[in-house]
Amino acid sequence: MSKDELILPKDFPQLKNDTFLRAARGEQTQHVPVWCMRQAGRYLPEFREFRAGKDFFDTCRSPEACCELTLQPLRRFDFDASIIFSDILVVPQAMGMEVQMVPGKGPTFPDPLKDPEDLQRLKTKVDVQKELDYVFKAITLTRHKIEGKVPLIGFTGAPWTLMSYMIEGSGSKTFSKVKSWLYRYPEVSHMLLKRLTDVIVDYLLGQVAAGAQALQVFESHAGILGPVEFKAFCLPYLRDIARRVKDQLKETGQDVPMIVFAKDAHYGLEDLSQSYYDVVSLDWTIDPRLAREQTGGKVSLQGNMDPCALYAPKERISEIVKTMLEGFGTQRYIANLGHGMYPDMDPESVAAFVEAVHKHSRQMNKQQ
Ligand code: 1CP
Repeated sequence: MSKDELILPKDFPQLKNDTFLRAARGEQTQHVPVWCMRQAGRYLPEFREFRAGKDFFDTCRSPEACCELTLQPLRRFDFDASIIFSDILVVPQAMGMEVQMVPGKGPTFPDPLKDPEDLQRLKTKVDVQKELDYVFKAITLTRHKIEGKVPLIGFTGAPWTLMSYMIEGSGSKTFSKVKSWLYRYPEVSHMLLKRLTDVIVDYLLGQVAAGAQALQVFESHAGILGPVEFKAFCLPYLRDIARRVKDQLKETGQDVPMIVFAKDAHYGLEDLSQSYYDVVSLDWTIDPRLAREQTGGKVSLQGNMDPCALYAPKERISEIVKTMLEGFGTQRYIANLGHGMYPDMDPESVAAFVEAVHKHSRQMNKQQ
């Protein structure tokens, strides 16, 4: 990407609430900022109504639809950040693979990678600007329509997680197909991970150029690996992505906070806190104090309420949030769930979660 392409469009509305960005950068905040993974989703009746009868990836390819779905949760809840509506699987599509969203089954690749030779089916050179232009347009449009209310987060799937979908063809219980590649074809696996990394770097830079104000990298399938494989097949690529994106942005005087979410990779926390990311996002199975210890104050933390706690009565949600805030502390912290929300969750519970984060963190900050 050329230097000119990396310069931000200048005419976006001014940001009114920078609490999320401040917390990501480790600056003081008056309250703990909060957003939810999958805050745009089927738990919202207006989302179901808007998406009804439309193909999922057709929706992803419409900037106007992505903008509308991104804004929907902001009309209801006092979130401190928004995340562009899209999906991680647009990257394998850009590399030449077919992906369908099968209702009731989730993302499905009709023709997944089966053997090392199948890498030849992938495009050798991916023109990210062209192939993922629709995402960039969605980001730019949303940055305007959001009117500076809160920052807009761009995102990508991480190489290992994308590789696992490309080989498994869908979600999986054992992930034995993709894991067999790591043990049988380690060099080819590294080749594929490297090719994904190159596309992802351009994709993230393109998102910033389009107007993304922070970036989250989803390594949702990290936990399938043990510590040795994590260090070999996840960590180097996660690091490379953050280092290359940060270096290129620095050349144009930009600094965009980057978040890494490596689900269930407890053994990786210390390494992740020294991997050029500003924020490490946590799933709900890790104790906040332990996470602080392992990351040693080097990064901000994000997470990690069990999404299922949203099934609790409102007063209980408030107590759970208070305990979580006491564990993390109120600074260098972004409240979120430990993973995405489920379609049968009650929007009222999300409102209770957001309210509790704001209320308790303000009170705790006053007492300090
Ligand atoms: O029809 C629908 O609405 C389907 C549900 C849905 C939604 C709302 C899917 C299918 N993707 C999305 C949007 C989405 N996906 C966002 C939008 C922004 C927001 O959070 O509000 C984001 C960030 C994602 C990222 C994503 N997609 C991840 C990483 C986060 C995670 O959940 O771990 C993953 C793994 C996917 C793949 C995917 N897309 C959809 C589903 C059901 C899945 C998971 C399938 C599986 O279990 O393997």
